[in-house]
Amino acid sequence: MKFKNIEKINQILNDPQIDIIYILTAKVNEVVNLQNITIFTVDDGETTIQLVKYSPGQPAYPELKKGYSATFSFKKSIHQNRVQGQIADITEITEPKEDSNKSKANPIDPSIFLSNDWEKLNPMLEKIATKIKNAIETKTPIIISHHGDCDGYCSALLIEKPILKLLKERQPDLKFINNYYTRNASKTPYYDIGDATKDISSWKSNSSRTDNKDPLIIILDNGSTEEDILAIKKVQLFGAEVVVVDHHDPGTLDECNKSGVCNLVSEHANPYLVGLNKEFSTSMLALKLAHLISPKIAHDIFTATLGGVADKCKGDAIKEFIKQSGKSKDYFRKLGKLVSLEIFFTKYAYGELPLFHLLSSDSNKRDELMQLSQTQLDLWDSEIKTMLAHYAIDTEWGKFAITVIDGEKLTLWNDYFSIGKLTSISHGIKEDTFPERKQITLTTSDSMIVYRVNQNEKLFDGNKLVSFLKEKIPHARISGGGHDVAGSIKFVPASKQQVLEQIKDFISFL
Ligand SMILES: [Mn+2]
Repeated sequence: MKFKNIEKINQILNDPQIDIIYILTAKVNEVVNLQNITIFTVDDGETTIQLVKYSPGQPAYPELKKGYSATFSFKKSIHQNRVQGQIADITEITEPKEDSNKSKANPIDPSIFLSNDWEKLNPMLEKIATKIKNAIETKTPIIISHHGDCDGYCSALLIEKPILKLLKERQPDLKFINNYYTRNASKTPYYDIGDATKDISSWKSNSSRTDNKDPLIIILDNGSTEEDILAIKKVQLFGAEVVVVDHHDPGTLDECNKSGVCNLVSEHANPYLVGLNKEFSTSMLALKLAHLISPKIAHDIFTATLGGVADKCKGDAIKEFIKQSGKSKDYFRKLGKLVSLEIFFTKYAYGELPLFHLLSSDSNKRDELMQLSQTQLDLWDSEIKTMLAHYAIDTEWGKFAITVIDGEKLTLWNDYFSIGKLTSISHGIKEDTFPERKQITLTTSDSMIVYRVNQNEKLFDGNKLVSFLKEKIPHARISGGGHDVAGSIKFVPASKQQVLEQIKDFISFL
């Protein structure tokens, strides 16, 4: 009988030699004791193999446990068309070292991530990268839940690539990869209780079939505000661990610079936590995070830049991204609009989407796809402008020029041009035509008003308007807000007339 030392399991698989005893040092992923045999699933870092020991009535090598390493001597055999090993001996059993399960986040690529800002962001992202790598290592399923807008999709695609790559390495049985990775888009600009419910049901029904662990949920471009808390608590109640990467304002911070969400989830990366705000989109953070998860693959700076421009980032970082991406800011602006339209077309479709061709630099269809959509968008744009010129009502309240749009009568069924879109298009036209004017645009529907004010407006504050309305009309179920200069207010339809009158009063006295 000959002996052969090997380092990798793959060396056995295609080895034509027979009657050999292989000697392999590897980690034990799993131990299963059946009536007459013990099965060790061992792992060389790339592949796994089952090694079995005949041991009637009792477990073989009970001192060798999951997570331990050992040196195995075994003969190759075939069982149900799969290569396995018949154990001759096991020596050098070692306990897992402290933290040996934890993979460390990878070092940073110096070219684009070198600045003071990145230095502040890195520690948060490194912790999340480590969490993700540990999840892959320990076969913990990963669910990405991302905001369903341009930045959110860009972020998810950037993170998905290294996760799938590492998963495929660890989990060569590709048929089952969906047991370990899911991606869901969230329609609302926060992690909604409905998103949470959908996620819980999908992993619970999955784990009852597969015996999987409870998942790690990565919330991207959502997750950091008060509105997210209920949904996060719900998935945690059912066993999920949650990490958040977001760039929205997380609200008041405590004396340790922690937000409400920080104190709830395992890790929360957010520029606001380190004194930054408009400089970074989630997609830009995602590029760095993807690089930390796997520095070996080519990460798409194009995708990261697109999300940053779409979310109107300002500062040196986005300038550097645009420069390195090789396209202009205008190009990304135009593409961002087409991406919004494509997301509208995508609805609930999954799998290989035309949308992805718009988001990544290596698609050979992107330019043609852009042309197709641009033709459609240009036609609709001119229709909308003609419509607004005809139907929108201009007036004056106090110091402000006001445009009121009747959203109920000026939208089609299932229209891309929602009342929010109409508001921003109309407001943009007024700003371009009368740059000096103090302009407020209001689009009404039966139970909602969308508002938009000039970017640097100091007098008007949407959140104050909401408090004012709540006080004046307590029976109207007023809710809403958003940014100071853009947002929406909800109310019950019966109160619409009164709400409009109070808004007029509020603005007239500013
Ligand atoms: Mn965003």
